[in-house]
Amino acid sequence: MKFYVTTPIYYVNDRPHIGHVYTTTMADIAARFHRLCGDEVFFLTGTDEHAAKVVDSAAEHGMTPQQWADQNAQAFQETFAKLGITNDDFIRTSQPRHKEKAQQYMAELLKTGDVYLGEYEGWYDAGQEEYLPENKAKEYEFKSPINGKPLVRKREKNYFFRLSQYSDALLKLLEDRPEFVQPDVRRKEVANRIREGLNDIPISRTSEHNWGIRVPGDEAHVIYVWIDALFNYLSAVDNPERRHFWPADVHLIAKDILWFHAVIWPTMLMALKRELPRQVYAHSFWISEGQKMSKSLGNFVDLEKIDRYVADFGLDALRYFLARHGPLGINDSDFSDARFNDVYNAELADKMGNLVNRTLTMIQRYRNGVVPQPNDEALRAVAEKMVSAYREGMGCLDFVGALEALWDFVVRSNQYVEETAPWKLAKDPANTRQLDGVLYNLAESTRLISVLVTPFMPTIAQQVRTQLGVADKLQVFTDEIAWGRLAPGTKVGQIAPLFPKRT
Ligand code: ME8
Repeated sequence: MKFYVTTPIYYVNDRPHIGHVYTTTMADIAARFHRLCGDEVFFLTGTDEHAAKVVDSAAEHGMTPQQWADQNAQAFQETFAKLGITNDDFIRTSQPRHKEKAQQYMAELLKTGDVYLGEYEGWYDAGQEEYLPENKAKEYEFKSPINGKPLVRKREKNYFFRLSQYSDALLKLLEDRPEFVQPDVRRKEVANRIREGLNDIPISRTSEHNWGIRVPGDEAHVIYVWIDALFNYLSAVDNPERRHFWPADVHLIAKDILWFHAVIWPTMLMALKRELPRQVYAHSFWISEGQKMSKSLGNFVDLEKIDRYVADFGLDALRYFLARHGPLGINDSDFSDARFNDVYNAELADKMGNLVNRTLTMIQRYRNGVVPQPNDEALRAVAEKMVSAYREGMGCLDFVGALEALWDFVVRSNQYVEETAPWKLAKDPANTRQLDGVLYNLAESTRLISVLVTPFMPTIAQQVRTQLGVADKLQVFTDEIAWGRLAPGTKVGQIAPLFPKRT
């Protein structure tokens, strides 16, 4: 099977922060999971460069928009590389390969009959490059719901897309294919807003500056940055080698840009007669130490802070924290020092680290470092139940659910150590077979956990496998998750703590 996952393409008016890192890391986890399952994966991220605010911030920094975009696009690329993100491509909307395709799609749109030249007046949110409908503008007291700055009354001559004609098609889409927009709550919000009525939308801007992709055949206009940006998902794979990846399996985004992805993008594709993506998944927001992150508060969890977490706790601990405690569902989530510390100590060091460490140490101590013969299958049923919950979660981007199931199993395995008390069994040779069985079960739990944490904590997973003596590359996922795969006689490697305690 093929699996095509995307992140938003990020604005290059500034450097990346935890929000960008989060969505990209979640997409990375999905990509790694599907690769593990043997799927042919295409994982795309990139940068959205033709925004007016890029022109403004470039000017503030005494650079051309292209220079400024180059510098920040590079910061995104370096950040993702440093964080071990396994994207297969990085698209920039200022690249010729994208521009050519965007112009081609625009030319196609102009021919559909769904586009006309008209005049538009409305409330414009400059930060978001977005017009708000009258009722929304009023509701937000004529201020941007995102950055609080006053909305601007603007009038423009533009090419318009007849979005108003697509209400029924969209409502039908959301009803026939509920998985198209997830989580459910978000789908319902989108459907309600569609029912309030759809206005035609501008898809071009008359350029005040030269920064943008020209509308083919009408040099006075550039393609509206949002339309230009949405095209990236298609332009990146619109070539003979990659065409089979379309439609995308999931566009992973946050709730701030759901409307563009759940309403505007599918109607563009309908007009272009292209297949629709399978799913748009909109997660919620990180806040920081209990407060919304904003420029004015200067409280972004920024690159410096991210680097510090990686240095202090390790990249995998950060990935775990993001996946397990992040805003994947419908609730915002708080990124705080105290919370991170607690999670590191309670979940990583005390639960997983402890299980792996005591298991290997006991095999070392009581069996000379050699995994003994199995005797009973005391943990098999729990393991199998956990694996199925894990797979269900991973299949629908419920990473929290998958990790919860996995960590319940870690806890259960630790309990099993207490219940069977190997240190007591070891005192009497009459218990040899029983002790063998207990140690085998624990070693097998450890192996299974190492397989299943791989998409989340690839380095830690490999460390566990090396310590257990099974460091070779993971094979077929469905075989790896079968209970009892660990060969008795496996020689345990050098043991070292996975998550050194932090105070
Ligand atoms: O909107 N918590 O780019 P952008 C979680 N270029 N995720 C967050 C976040 C937070 N506090 N803040 C940002 C754009 N994000 C457009 C997209 S797509 C065709 C064009 C993440 O740089 C989240 O994924 O403002 C959000 O949707 C995205 O960054 C917005 O990035």
